[in-house]
Amino acid sequence: MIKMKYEVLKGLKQTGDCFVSGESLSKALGVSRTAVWKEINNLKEEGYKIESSSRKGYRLVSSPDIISRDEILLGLNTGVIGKELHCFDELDSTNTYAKKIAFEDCSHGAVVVADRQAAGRGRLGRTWFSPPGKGIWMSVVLKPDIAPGDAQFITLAASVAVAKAIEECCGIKPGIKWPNDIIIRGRKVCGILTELSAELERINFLVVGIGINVNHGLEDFPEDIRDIAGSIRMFAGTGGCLDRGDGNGMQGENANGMHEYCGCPGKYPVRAELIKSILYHLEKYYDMVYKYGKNNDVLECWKEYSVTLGRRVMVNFKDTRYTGVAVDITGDGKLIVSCDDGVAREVMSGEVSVRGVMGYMPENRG
Ligand code: BTX
Repeated sequence: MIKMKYEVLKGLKQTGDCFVSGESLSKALGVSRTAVWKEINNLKEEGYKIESSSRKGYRLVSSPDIISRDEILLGLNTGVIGKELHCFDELDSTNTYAKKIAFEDCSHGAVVVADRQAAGRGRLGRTWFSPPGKGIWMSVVLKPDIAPGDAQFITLAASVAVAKAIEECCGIKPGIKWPNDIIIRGRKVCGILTELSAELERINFLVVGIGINVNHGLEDFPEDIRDIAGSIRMFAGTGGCLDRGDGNGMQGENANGMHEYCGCPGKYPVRAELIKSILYHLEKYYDMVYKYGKNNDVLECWKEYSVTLGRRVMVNFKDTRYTGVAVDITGDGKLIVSCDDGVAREVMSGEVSVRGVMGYMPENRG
């Protein structure tokens, strides 16, 4: 039955803005027109706006912003990533679930998505705020045939994939703060948590966890992160007019869905579209690195989005702290910092705060 609904939705999406007749849907699917009509009603109940005309048939007017298998699989333009898809209303953590199915031998490219995480995880034991209906909380299981030391690069590739997808779907160019925070106008809209299971010489699997704030208004964030967190909704559709905003990226929408301040269309994508775009780009960059060895091309893309290179940074690693200028990134993704004491250091892990991007924020926030 679920499959039928998927097929009807597919038929509606394929005809785009045009009507598709109930008869042609019923013929193509080999079911009665009443069965088609029932599925149309089911879709309407899920929030799909569908225009019905006794003469012309059905036309999809708009899709709801729901995280569902149908929405993600329809139009997913990948070879492998996302073909095994696990979709939930709620999980503790998509990364935890992804690790569980990876241990049980899920396929390379399996994706886990949840509408809400009860215990979303950040790096180094931190938490990730993941309320329902607001964001993309998703993990991808990858099984490259590499040594653990080469795994860092996937995090860079994932951040470029997310940045590209946001740029394409939302018309706004985000920045990447080394190694993989996605920033828009100084606010963190996305964090990436990569975890791995490995033996000494080889990786069993990687789990790349991606958390993106999409629909939050500023008031939706808890107070302790309200000054650093941002969402796509706060910025998308502002196009080139960001600098003309009110200083904090909040632009109210008027009745026509236009930003009050600048008059730009206030459109932002439904989450499933953004998910599809991220998976498409993730597969592309993954292949560039692990199939074709084109790490440099990925690094060049990363540099295009970097808000770290050329800036003063503060690096905190365990008990050590130093400041300097981030001058470059190595071929395997380490940040090169020309420190104030005259020494150039390569940073592989630790916290890097960028002055002027999110201030020199305390370690747990930068
Ligand atoms: P991180 O350690 O860089 O960031 C965590 C810090 O960011 C928190 O300590 C808090 O200050 C702040 N923060 C918490 N929630 C948010 C939020 N929604 N937006 C902006 N800032 C926030 C980054 O860790 C990695 C996050 C990965 C999240 C994904 S979601 C899907 C997958 N499953 C899972 O459990 N984690 C990953």
